[in-house]
Amino acid sequence: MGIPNAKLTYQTAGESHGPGLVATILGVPAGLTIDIDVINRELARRQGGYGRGGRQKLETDTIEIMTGVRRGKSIGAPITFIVKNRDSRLDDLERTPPVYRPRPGHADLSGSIKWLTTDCRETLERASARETAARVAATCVGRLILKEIFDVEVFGFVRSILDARTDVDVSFDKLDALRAERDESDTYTLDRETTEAQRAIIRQAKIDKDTVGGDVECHVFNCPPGVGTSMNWYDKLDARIAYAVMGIQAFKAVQIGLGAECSKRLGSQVHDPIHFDESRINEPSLGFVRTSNNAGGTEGGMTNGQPVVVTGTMKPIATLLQGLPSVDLNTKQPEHSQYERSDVCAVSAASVVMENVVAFEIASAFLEKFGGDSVTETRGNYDAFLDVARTLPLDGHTGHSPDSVIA
Ligand code: EPS
Repeated sequence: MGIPNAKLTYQTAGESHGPGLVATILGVPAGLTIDIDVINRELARRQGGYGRGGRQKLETDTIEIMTGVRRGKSIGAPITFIVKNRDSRLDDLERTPPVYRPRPGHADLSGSIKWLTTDCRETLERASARETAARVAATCVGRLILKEIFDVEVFGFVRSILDARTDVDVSFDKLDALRAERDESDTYTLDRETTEAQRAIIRQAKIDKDTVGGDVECHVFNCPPGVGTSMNWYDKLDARIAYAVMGIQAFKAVQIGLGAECSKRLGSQVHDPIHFDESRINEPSLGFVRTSNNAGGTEGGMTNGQPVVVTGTMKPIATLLQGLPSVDLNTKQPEHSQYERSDVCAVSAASVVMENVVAFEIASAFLEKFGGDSVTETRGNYDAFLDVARTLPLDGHTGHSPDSVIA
């Protein structure tokens, strides 16, 4: 059930062509508004985007709330959603036949060997990106926690598809305009010209019976310093975010802030200088401001008061209409990979999945530091912490030991 010691966790269950998908979320404080419209909007966004496959025309993903919610609010009990599959045919051998020719890039070959079968369907049904419908439903609760209790905003979008990349800068003061621009784009990017370039790339890939991937980005605004920890490797916030993002189907890399670019610069060109601005002490940064954010909002496994910035790299969809060299697992003879209905590009969907997955991990870290049994108690803990943190150094003490008093 998620990362060790995590206070807020979730589990999904369900196969691509089974009756439906299930998401169970544990650790949600009582009194949280479970806004079904917000969750269903994220599910609809996940289904959208230019280049998505035929399945999205069959489904209209919405949640049914089964447990843990009374009159629109959490009660502190496990919350369970279901997302029904209209295209449900798992037991119909004719409509859902065995797959003996694994697709390079998918879980097909590795899973068949692992579970000692030559029918890749035993693997692909669960490995399918269909599962991300439940993943978004579950992790969107993390987004609701961040917004309602901590006033933290999350914004995800497509940074690039193949080599078509938007250079639009993202900042909190432009958030409403950026969201509007993204929601105008059917590739979920931030400017019209890049949208057109990305559409052309996707269109050409479809003509060539190929697929494309890309980079998706997520910014999380208004986190104070100190959420997460440097004390245990497995509790470090950046490590948990990386773990969660790499757990999304088809992701092959994740970066925080400058990421891999860090290795190409000197320390003086990477690390973000610290300034203190008394006039901003009531902001989440507590007045500790930076002139850059190469760290991407985390230092030492903790938030540092800057926006958390995550980039995830999605590989091209592994199912190509042209197929790829493969083998028949029964004969071990060369065969082209078997085609399964699929997308040409699902980077738009990936941006929605990552945005919510990142929100969930950060919400989990917030609750580990401030979590109470209810929204009210949790908010009170948070406000009390901020009030004290703003008065540092405490009563002339510089540390914890009694003799560490300012001279
Ligand atoms: C997807 C559902 C799947 C695929 C696709 C995305 O549905 P079906 O297999 O019935 O077409 O269309 O999954 C993949 C591309 C993949 O490789 O798993 C979805 O709902 O996102």
